[in-house]
Amino acid sequence: MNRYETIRFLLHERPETRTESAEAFAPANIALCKYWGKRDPELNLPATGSLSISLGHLGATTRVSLREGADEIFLNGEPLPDATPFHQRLVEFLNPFRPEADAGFRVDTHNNLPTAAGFATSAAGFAALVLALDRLMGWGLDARTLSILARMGSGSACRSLFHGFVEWHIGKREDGMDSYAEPLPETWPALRMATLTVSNAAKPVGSTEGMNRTRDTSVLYRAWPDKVAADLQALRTAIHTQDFELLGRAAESNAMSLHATMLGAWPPLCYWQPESLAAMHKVWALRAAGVPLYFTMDAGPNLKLLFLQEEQAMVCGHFPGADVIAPFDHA
Ligand code: 2P0
Repeated sequence: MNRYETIRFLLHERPETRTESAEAFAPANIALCKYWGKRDPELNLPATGSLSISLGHLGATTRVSLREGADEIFLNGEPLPDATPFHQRLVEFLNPFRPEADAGFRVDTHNNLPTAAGFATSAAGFAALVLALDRLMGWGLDARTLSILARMGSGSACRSLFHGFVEWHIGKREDGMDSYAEPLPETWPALRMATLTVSNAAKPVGSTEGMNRTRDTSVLYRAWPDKVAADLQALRTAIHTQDFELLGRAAESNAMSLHATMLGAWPPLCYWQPESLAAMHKVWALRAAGVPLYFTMDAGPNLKLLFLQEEQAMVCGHFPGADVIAPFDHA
């Protein structure tokens, strides 16, 4: 089954109680153990599992309604031009959700993320869109089905359906029905993340292309699945026992290994800027001086610092530009 058929299958014979319009929120998420590489690009099935933390009240709010004619898509109040690749990607994603083949959607998405910090907004956006579509059509889909649907919009979106710590299961099935995300039961209210913005320029190579290139050309990628398995286990233990040093070490080591696989790709992928490396050395120097401070990085030049609430004043003193996030502050 292709993506269209898989989504139609999941929505098949769902009773509908349609409303005029519906709105939903989904948080952004940052992976502590990264998703990098697909075993099936059509269904966004990952080559490994991954584990993230959602960013509380930071994310996307999406309102959807049905309309006659073509889709209308707004991002932060601005119409998204039809010709953009992202518009085409959204229209294609929406196709299997249409109650009639010629029905259009109006989609209005706002996000409250510090966009300059280079957050992946697509994860929160696709998760909020799927939730809003479910409310619009009154399908009453369960969390697992919603996560599978969001995954087909953007892989990491399957983790944005939930708050707190979230694990995306790799799954084995060809149809992807066992590749979905689930929240872990533990909370950790004292955990903090801070974004350190080095550059807000658009990244030269997007994540989808970057992960395909790494998988196809980097010999270092062969070691990645074993690294992920070890880091996932360490993170589960760290979260369960609230062992911050173990969590920080596993997350930072996972991010460094991710970037090592990228550096080994051809053409090489280096998302770091000189300022990224300077910030890493500053973290390492502080840690050598006894400060429990770690970082993670995604496919971009910015760092996300990891620390506990009691270190917040100290971290902000050393990194005055840091934007602090309390991931469990979403009540
Ligand atoms: C992650 N990233 O786990 C990793 C770390 C980027 C680096 O998930 O192709 O935008 O839509 O499935 O979800 C970015 O990948 O890619 C991502 P697609 P997606 O957060």
